[in-house]
Amino acid sequence: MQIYIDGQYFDEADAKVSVFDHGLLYGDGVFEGIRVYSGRIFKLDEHLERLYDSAKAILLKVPLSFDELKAATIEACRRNKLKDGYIRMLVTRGKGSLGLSPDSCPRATVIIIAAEIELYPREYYTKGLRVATAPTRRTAPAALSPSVKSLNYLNNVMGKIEGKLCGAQEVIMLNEQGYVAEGSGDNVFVLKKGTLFTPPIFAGALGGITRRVAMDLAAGMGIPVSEVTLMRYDLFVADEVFLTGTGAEIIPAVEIDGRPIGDGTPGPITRRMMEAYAKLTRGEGTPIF
Ligand code: PXG
Repeated sequence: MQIYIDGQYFDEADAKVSVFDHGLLYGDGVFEGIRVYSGRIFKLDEHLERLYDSAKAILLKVPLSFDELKAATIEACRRNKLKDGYIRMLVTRGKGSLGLSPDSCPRATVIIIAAEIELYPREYYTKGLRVATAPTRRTAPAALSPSVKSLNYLNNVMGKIEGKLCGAQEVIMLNEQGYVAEGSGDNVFVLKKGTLFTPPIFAGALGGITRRVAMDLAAGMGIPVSEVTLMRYDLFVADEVFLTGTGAEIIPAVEIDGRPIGDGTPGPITRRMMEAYAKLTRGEGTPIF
């Protein structure tokens, strides 16, 4: 595997950053996770736009123009002959001194890893996930906006660990008010009486690209979608629940905090959405070759 760091390519064993990089010292930086399907990069522009927005929000200057970063991303995939895989792109604050001020970091570090993807087990999709709500609340938007896809994922990691401690395969995190925010690395949708509901971004969710795609697919199927604040109760009494994310794609949840969702199996709308998403990912994207 050839990994891009600041304009150069390195073998995996030589792809290293400084221990003085503020991405490591403080989680100071931003990232994106992007999928490659059949030699095409899915929603590349959308991911790059979100990366630049995340960087702007934390006053981090990406040392490449949009077009330069886009070209570098495509080249990283080409060099690795990536047909189906996963791109992890990071922009860290760069190397500085031990103090937390970014003033000591003259230049951001850009890393592009274009790798094979470890998919979730097939049965997660056919049988659905057991999900638990996490005791740890999602980071408050007033503390650090969940719209910023930052390198500081400790809050999400805590959620993930707590879900596992409950015997669940994924976790749903609530915000400080107790309303549903999102999964540890995915957005949440609830189907009730034929309408899809998903929490608004201000409830503490990332503006997921898969979330947007799911909303558009639903609209195309004539399924109404509404952004409303949701409570745990809404998950308990839902007809169907699914999660959306670049890694997970669209994945059914069939149990929440010990209660079966609907009849405890992936529902028909969720399955239709999964099929439509699979069709879309294989039919569009920025060509690598
Ligand atoms: N919420 C959070 C906190 C995320 O990190 C999503 C929602 C879904 O967003 P997208 O744009 O992907 O639909 C994410 C995305 C990983 C990984 O390696 C995590 C994400 C994406 C890709 C890989 O765990 N999170």
